[in-house]
Amino acid sequence: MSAQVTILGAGESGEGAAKLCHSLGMSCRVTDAGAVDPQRKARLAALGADIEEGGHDRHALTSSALVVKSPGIPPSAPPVQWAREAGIDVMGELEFAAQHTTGRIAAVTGTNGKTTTTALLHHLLVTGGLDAGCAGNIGDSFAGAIADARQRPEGDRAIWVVEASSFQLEDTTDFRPDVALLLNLTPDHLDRHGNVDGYGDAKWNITSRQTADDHLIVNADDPGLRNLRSRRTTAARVHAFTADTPADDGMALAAHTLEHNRFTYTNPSLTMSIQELALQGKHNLYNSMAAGVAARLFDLKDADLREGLQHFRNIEHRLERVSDVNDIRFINDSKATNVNAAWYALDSMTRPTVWIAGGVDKGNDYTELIPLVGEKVHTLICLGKDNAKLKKAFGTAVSRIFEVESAEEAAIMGYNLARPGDAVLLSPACASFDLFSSYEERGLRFKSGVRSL
Ligand code: UMA
Repeated sequence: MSAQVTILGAGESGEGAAKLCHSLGMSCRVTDAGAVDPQRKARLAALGADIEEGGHDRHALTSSALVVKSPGIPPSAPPVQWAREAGIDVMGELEFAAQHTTGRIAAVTGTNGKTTTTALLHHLLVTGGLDAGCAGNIGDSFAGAIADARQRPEGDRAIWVVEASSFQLEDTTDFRPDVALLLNLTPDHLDRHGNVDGYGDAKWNITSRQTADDHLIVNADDPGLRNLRSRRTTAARVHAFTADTPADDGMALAAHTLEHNRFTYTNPSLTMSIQELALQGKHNLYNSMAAGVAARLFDLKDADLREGLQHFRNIEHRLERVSDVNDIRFINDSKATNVNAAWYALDSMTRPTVWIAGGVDKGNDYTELIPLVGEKVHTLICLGKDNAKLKKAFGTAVSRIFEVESAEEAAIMGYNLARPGDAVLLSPACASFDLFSSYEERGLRFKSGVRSL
């Protein structure tokens, strides 16, 4: 008998979808173009899922009622086309998950800061005693997290804070979060979305089906978002935040008054000093504003909001200070998989810098980094299989360029090339998949290199 649901991809997302099928009493078949990790295979088998590896069987796929796809598989992939040609519903795992939760959803997207903002908003809601879960692109699949929550005596979560990538949003047709957070937009994933407009359109799906009962929180200062908003509309109630101009026009629900180093949430008013925030730096001010506006929409009390913003501990691999060795500071920003994220990291450097960059280039344009690199970086260590583009882009901005193929080696080389008072920054501007299984593995290996010094 054919399975009700075919799940395309046996990674984190596919396993989560299988868990949710199991929890809902639906039979499923998980199919992967490559080999399936043995431990994952055992877990899938325990759920009663059929498993296919090393390719996708068209007949089996088109015999199911629904195809749930993993975000890394592009819509142009043959199995997705087969399903569409056969008239079978194809939905992304995020959409599938959202259809099976009773919780309210706060979804966070943007090019940068979405993982930090997701984790921060979750932290704020939990600080306020709310029953909030956290899932999506941040790590645990949304479907898997819902399946786990359904096993609790109290059942599903009251609120889900979901990090949504452009890949996940591209796959949605009905996804409609109660609160959407759109942080910023700079070019990324152009190899998948074709151009910035395609990428922006995918992101806009976070709000495109929202109604007047829903909320869109948006950065009013971001040029990419201003452009996107000028060509797309939303029915949601829009809450803008700004760090450039005070909220005199009554539009912004959070604003930063630069002269006083304070920022204010409006309606009702709550003012905080920037020094109070656990997350420092301008981009983090935006993240704190956005998360705070969202938390207030979930009726978080001001005292809890203040407490939560003061005591949040940022996530691993995002401008993470590893340690100082002989006054050389090591910073792990492995999560910076695009140019804009690396720009923020370089911009925040206050010491002469040895910069470790490289990996899988996603159609990057390094031009905007060149002045910053010229100003801050004295040595570039390329950590990738093919570094030709990186070497060409920064050949004149940096006096010394080296190449390595291991993150441990990059840390040790960084130490040898740095002087006391310098920083060694891993902020790759590229994806990790040429040499590592994930950005987490890249960051962990870098940290293990630092610890060996
Ligand atoms: N595969 C096929 N057929 C194909 C192509 C791929 O079967 O034609 C298989 C691969 O062999 C592999 C599986 O699909 O086994 C991988 O699926 P996936 O790439 O969607 O990865 P998952 O492990 O399911 O993880 C995904 C997200 N990955 C991507 O979007 C690439 C994770 O985001 C996310 O944390 C996870 O779901 C849970 O929601 C990672 C990511 O890199 C962190 N995201 C990008 C980013 O942040 O820039 C978007």
